[in-house]
Amino acid sequence: MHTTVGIVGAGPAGLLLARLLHRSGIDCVVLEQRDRAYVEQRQRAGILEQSTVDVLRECGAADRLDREGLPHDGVELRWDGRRHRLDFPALTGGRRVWVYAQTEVVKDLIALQLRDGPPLLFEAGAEAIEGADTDRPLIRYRHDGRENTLTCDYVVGCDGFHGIARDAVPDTAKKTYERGYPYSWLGILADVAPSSDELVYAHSPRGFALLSMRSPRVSRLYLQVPNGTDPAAWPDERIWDELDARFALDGWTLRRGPVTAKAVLPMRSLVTEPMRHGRLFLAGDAAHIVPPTGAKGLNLAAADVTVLARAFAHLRRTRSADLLDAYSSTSLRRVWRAEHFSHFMTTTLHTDPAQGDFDVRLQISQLDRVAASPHAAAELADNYAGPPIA
Ligand code: RFL
Ligand code: PHB
Repeated sequence: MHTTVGIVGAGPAGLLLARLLHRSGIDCVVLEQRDRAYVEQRQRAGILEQSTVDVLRECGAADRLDREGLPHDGVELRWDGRRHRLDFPALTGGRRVWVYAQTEVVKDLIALQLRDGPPLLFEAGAEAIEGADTDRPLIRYRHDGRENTLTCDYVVGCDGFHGIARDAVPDTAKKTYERGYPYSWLGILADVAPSSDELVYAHSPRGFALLSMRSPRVSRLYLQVPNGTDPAAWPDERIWDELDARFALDGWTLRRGPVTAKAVLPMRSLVTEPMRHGRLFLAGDAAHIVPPTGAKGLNLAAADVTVLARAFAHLRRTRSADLLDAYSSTSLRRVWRAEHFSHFMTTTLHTDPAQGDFDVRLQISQLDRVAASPHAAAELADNYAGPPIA
């Protein structure tokens, strides 16, 4: 089998890329190692930036998002017994975010892909990417118990943090920047109406907590926990008690309900440069990871593939590879901004077990600054709502 663009991975990056290429008349094949049900149910992100929504609309993938997604015009910060709301449209000149789960974005894109093409193969795990520095790169993959080969003009690794594409770039041709964090998130889904209309990011002496949601009837909540925490050590009552303590504010109550999912998520920051080696391109989590506090991972994945799809369309129209050649540097500018913001949100709101009182006072001073200064508030809102795609 041969295709113009071979795509490894059917997460948001791979699926959106396939949709955008299809709309530009460029043929591609998507290989996904998991089955459809697994991919559609993997619990992850919940916040879409304005520019992600714009691109989903542009490619005809936003019908349900426009019906069921919840536009949010702000978030609340809570610290030191106080609260402050950031008004995104007022601070950013009209930009906002949407609550619409990654699971739903993925379901919508899979449905379109299976209806309109191009081919999407589930349970087709890529085992090797070869010839990235030749004119005919290829993907070896296993499907239906057989070894297969997909030859391509280009390969795009959209196979996430644990995929094979990043490793297919020789060590001598890439540099990886990385840091870890001394805490994780315990995330739950609960069948209860969210206790706030907007997301609440809480700094507390007991650690960070986040209130988010999936719908008017389903809450999504996160607690900072030590690395290596076993979710079994956190029975539901203990989770609700701890959330109560971290969100505590006079006159505010946390609604409790049945917990339907529970998982511990480690966090890290990582960037691989460049995001290209010969005819192999990296996009989304395959190239970079952010801690989830800034809600950037899915949005970066969408921005990468938007830039890349435009570059392939430009190549097809003009025969010029200029935009493809610029892909890595164009994307890395946005990636590093998001890395900085995600690191800033994470370290401002979490309690590092090694930090002292001095560091806590710095965090509080920073949060006070956001509340007191329209400039500081605008800087945070601008990063959170995200820039237009370059
Ligand atoms: P994905 O979603 O990991 O998809 C990669 C796909 O590749 C497949 N794969 C392979 N397929 C074939 N052959 C192989 N050898 C393969 N190896 C892997 C995998 O099965 C999978 O289907 O990467 P992608 O598309 O780059 O998307 C990235 C996003 O999933 C990720 O950045 C976000 O979920 C991060 N994130 C958030 N991002 C946001 O923008 N807003 C948020 O609010 C937000 N919240 C979150 C998050 C991530 C979280 N976790 C679980 C780390 C909240 C959490 C808790
Ligand atoms: C989520 O709803 O899953 C979510 C929201 C905001 C974040 C991270 C995750 O910063």
